[in-house]
Amino acid sequence: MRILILGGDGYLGWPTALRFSRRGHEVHLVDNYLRRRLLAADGTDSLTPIAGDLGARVAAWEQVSGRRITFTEGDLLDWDVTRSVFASFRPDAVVHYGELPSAPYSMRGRQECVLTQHNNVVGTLNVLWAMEEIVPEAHLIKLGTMGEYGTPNISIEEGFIEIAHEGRRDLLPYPKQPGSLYHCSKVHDSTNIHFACRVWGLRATDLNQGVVYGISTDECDLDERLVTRFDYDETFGTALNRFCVQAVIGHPLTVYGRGGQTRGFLNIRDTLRCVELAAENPPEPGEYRVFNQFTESFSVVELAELVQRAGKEIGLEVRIEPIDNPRVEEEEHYYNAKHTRLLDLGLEPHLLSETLVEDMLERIRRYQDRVIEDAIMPRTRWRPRG
Ligand code: NAD
Ligand code: USQ
Repeated sequence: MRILILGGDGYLGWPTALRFSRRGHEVHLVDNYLRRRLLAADGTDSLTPIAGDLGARVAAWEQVSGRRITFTEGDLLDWDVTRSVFASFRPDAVVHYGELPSAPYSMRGRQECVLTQHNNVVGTLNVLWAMEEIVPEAHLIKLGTMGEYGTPNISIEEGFIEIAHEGRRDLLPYPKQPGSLYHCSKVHDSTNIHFACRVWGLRATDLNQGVVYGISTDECDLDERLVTRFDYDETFGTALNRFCVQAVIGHPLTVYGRGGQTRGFLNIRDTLRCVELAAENPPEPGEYRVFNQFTESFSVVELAELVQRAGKEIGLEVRIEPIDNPRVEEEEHYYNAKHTRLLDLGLEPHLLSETLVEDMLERIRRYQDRVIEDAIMPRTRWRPRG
């Protein structure tokens, strides 16, 4: 297959590219280094050292694997760039990771919020128009988020829910209550993608992904130069990745509020497999389908305690110190999200309990001298003047 990976320099995009390439697919990447630039502006950096720009990264991959990945350094918001990538590469599948993924960044202020929504919504619109014009048969695999649903007091279905109202029934998009203005951008994307499938006949899989953790993948582990980025700062680091870095350097684990916030989580290896399963099993033309992409649910306190126990196994004394929640979110709530569709396609999950020590804590220890401790404590509040 010809696979276009948008956001191919990112935490998930880079390992996805290597996996597809190793399996013999033709892979092209697009990235404008926005993530790198925003971290540099904050004075932080990935825990893992990145080998260089995309040119250096794909050169290292070619040396290690003998396989070639091509790339475009460009912005999806630039229509000429997006159009010409689609026209020259003519993908069979488009894996769209190329967005700003940070909830805290989107809540920092007006400018950051507008940048997030503009980048994500307009970038995805350009992708949809390019597909409509150039490759209407191609399959869009779009990374959405479990956070689109919020935390309703009923079970969360996979994208759609059957509703009975005044004696009539219909299968309708599941109600959305996103938890940040970033999560809102994903809801807007979902609406636009669903529309493009219904009206233009495009085909798409919206992967409503939970929080990803991990550094190791089969391909990234082949050579130090192939490692993916791994962030632990308050803005771009996610819960479990942050807790593991904190545990290794002896920083108390930053549980926000009462810590009963429950989310779906998955290992980075499973992200790659899910995307692959979606690509191997495309929907019909005109079909918009949604998979909830996570493997296990944990509350934040449960996560912290798991990290504490894993730390003990390797001699780390890990403290948990809840802090005032900078976010506005339910801290105790019902959470039962369905996630069977990827399992039905053959996903075999990696469980957190099996990967925490070796894949996470031991790996992080190798880079612990690079940690910028000042980047850890949260500063962004959901109510700026609250
Ligand atoms: P990331 O920031 O590491 O990767 C995104 C990449 O896209 C970055 O390299 C960035 O430079 C690039 N990009 C952003 N805007 C662009 C634009 N306009 N043009 C070209 N390139 C652009 O993030 P990630 O953690 O790899 O997440 C990838 C996707 O998965 C995102 O859409 C995110 O919302 C989604 N997601 C991530 C997680 C997670 O826990 N990491 C969970 C659920 C969903
Ligand atoms: N949390 C803590 N302590 C921390 C960091 C986070 O208690 O140090 C809590 C948060 O308050 C929240 C939960 O952990 O309740 C998850 O926070 P997170 O920062 O790990 O995840 P989130 O902001 O939701 O965003 C991340 C990714 C985003 C993706 C989303 C999937 O950055 O791209 O869309 O996970 S989901 O959460 O399912 O919506």
